[in-house]
Amino acid sequence: MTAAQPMTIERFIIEQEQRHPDATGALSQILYDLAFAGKIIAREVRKAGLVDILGGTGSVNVQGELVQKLDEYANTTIFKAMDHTGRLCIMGSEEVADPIEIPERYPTGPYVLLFDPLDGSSNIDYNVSIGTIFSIHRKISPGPRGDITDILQTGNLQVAAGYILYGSSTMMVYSTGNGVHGFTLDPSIGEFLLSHPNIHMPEASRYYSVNESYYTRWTPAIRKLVDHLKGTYGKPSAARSARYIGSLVADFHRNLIGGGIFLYPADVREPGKPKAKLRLLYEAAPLAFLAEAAGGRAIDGERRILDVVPTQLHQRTALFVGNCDDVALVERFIAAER
Ligand code: AHM
Ligand code: MG
Repeated sequence: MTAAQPMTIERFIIEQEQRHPDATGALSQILYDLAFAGKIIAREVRKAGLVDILGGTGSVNVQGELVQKLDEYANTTIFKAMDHTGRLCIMGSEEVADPIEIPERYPTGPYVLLFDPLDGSSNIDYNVSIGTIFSIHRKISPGPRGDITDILQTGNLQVAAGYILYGSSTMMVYSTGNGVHGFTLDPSIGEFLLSHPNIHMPEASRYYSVNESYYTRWTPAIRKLVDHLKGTYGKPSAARSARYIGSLVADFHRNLIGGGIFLYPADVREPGKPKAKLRLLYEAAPLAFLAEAAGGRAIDGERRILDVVPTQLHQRTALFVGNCDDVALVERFIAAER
């Protein structure tokens, strides 16, 4: 048996770009730079338990070097991989309160990058999967450098989105709207190789993923929905397996490949003031973009995530993302309560 010809992420990105004769190559380079940053972050994640990198910022590791927390390290790594390239006009990160301007000494470019450098950070100390999430938009502001209008764009205007999952292997999954493709890092050669071309969410839903300890914080409709997914409300045969890692990328990835739904409903304990946790621009919107490109859906309970008009960089949202039938089920339970 002959092995299949391996396809590196670089070659794949270039071949995709060649399908668009008017492409400048800037988007391809951003994707490739993200893959490069992901390799550096993956290397650091793999060493986490060895070099005492989990100490707080400003602490000193066993080699006497100043260490950073992994999430700050990931943030700096992505920023430094991108700031000087002349392909971006502005960035936004979960780790940074304000939009991140491109330093004056560097040229700017036609794209906007929003990212969560290391999501699921509560899992870092326990050797559980974590991930980087990214979202790319076109620059829409008139000036030479980007501004907040570039950042506050609806998700349906994304030109690309994806994530890097630091799991039992490191994977990069992305879409430019034309299919969702997954690449697994071969650490022996330091290359991401195409392992999951054209990912489609399976029609059948196997899993539901939610932090059920928040049950008493949800609306009656969401409680009934989760009871239904457990098989304790309605048909027991509707029951799915529960899987909750507490790392959005890992939970999403499992459902993307295996079929299922991820839920992070709003906390409605305070009347008239629902509170959500996940961030719209660099968590929910990019995963919604991927879900739709893979044949799934994503809503906030009322609207399609990709139609939500953002007003703040760190805006939060409820999120229901997964198989189309499952998201329709969410809508039915919510509508029945109205
Ligand atoms: P973070 O950005 O502080 O890491 O929080 C986001 C994470 C997601 O990865 C995950 O889906 C969720 O928070 C888990 O939250 P909880 O611990 O409330 O279940
Ligand atoms: Mg996060």
